[in-house]
Amino acid sequence: MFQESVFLQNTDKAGGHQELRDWVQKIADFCQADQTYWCDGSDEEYNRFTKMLVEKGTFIPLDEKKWPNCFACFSDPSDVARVEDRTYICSRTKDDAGPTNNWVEPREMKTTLEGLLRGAMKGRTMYVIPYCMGPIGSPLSRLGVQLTDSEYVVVNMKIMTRMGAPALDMLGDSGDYVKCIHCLGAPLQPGQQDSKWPCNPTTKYIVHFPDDRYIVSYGSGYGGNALLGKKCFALRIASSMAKEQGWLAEHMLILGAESPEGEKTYIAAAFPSACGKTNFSMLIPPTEMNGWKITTVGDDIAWIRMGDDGRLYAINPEAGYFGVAPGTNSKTNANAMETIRKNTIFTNVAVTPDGDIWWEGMSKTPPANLIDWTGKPWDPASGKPAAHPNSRFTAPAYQNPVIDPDWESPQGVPIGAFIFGGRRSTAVPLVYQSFNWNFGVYLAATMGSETTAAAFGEVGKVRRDPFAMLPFMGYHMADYFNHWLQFGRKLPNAPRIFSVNWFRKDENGNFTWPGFGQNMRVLKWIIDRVKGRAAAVESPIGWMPRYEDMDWTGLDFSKEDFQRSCRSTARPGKKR
Ligand code: O2Y
Ligand code: MN
Repeated sequence: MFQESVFLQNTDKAGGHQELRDWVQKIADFCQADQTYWCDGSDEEYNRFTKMLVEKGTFIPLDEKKWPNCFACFSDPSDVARVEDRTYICSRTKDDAGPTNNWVEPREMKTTLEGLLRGAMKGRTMYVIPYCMGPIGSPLSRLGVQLTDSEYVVVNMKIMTRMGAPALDMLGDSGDYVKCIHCLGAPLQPGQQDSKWPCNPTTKYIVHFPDDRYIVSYGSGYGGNALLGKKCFALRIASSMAKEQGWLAEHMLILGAESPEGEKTYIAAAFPSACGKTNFSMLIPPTEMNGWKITTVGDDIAWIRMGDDGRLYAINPEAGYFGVAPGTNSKTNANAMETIRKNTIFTNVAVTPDGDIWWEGMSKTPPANLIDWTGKPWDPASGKPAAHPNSRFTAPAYQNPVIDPDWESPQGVPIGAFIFGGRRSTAVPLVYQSFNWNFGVYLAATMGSETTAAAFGEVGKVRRDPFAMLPFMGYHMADYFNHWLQFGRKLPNAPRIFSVNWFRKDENGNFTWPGFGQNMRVLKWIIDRVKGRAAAVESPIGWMPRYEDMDWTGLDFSKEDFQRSCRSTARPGKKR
């Protein structure tokens, strides 16, 4: 009823791009959507959609005092994470996709998808989401249009991208855009009651056609599978665009580090999924470190180009954070806790009957009467987590108290250094610097990380994850390495490349490095190396700090502790 009265006949929002209008009509007809709605991206529209999601039972409104304008929802248990085994790069040839991607011949895949999509939006509205990845008007930004039959996707895209009228204006009458079709794969028969989390529990496809700049996602309503601007566009399709156009699309956070003297250095850092990128991008330096400040440009993705001055400039293509909730608290990431205080969507966290939320690691003692992420009363003795390990918050980036003043700068921020890191309990030292760009490419190409519960069934196995891009590469991984090598040759003074590992363990299974805010000490050494101020010693893998080369003011960390973080012979030990 709400849909019919409010949503019909809003094609006046469609703009003057005839090719786009024709494509939208074609897909609406093919999927047999009941109606088409063009999103304008306004706050009024967002509020209307959250209200509708509450009415449908998908969203649970949280306590207005504690969590203003926040909502929680539970996904279908079959739909809780990115599905790598159902993700395809359908380039023209299998060789173009390379050995690390699933590939199916594009025409064959299109036939499969057509079979699935025909009539698949019956009983639903098809929403048209024009969106911009990157600041509106920036020459580094790129446009996409996502068609979706999910209201959850509409509201999440509003937070994660610049969506609606401004993106449509930027597109004009004939602008290029990445075509994205997202379908839940859950058509409704007349009179059929919708489920709270519609999806297709058995069939899921996340498909990229890099040669056509086309994305089709079927069957999942969750995260990276459904919010197509993020991993699908900003990494997989963008990496292929970037190779062709001479830039880089990377799985990297971007942070600004300001010294007590006011000198600002921007750093881009790649870590595999579930290694604390959001935490690092919002790091709070220890007070003893005398006025160092960290600001966030982005927490997950960086698009990087060479500027006219030969330096590299990066933008964050996203406008929000889709961060992992478990483990986030006021000690591990006070800035994230502040960011998510209002206007945030929580997916698969636990809730209380009075509109509060909780996840493992939020506080020592869980509140009473928790409802777990499956919607059932939680029994703390069950051994099962109350929140799903991959439960998430979707929050606007501008709410981050340490957002960088230049986070939306159209020309991007200048990058002083690259950092690559993984979760490694042995072997990889706390920090080292590559001898040069090519050594750095080797370092990044050979990196790996131990798996965690958030991402994979099997925990603690080293998974090779070159450049933290394994799940996000849009073409042949070897061509990507070569792209980096060739890219470096054009740079008059290439940023220095570093490796870090916050996750070393000693023989008792204890972490050797305190991590979190103390990572600032490593960052300071890195910045001082970039500026030519810090000493290091040569090792077979690169330049390493000695104990005396790092700032230990206010931290009780002995030379022996440092050795354990850098050179111990620790074996995988007990869990702490
Ligand atoms: O499981 C998902 O759909 C989300 S995965 C994700 C979300 C935000 C940032 N990074 C990631 C990732 O897997 O790297
Ligand atoms: Mn990520």
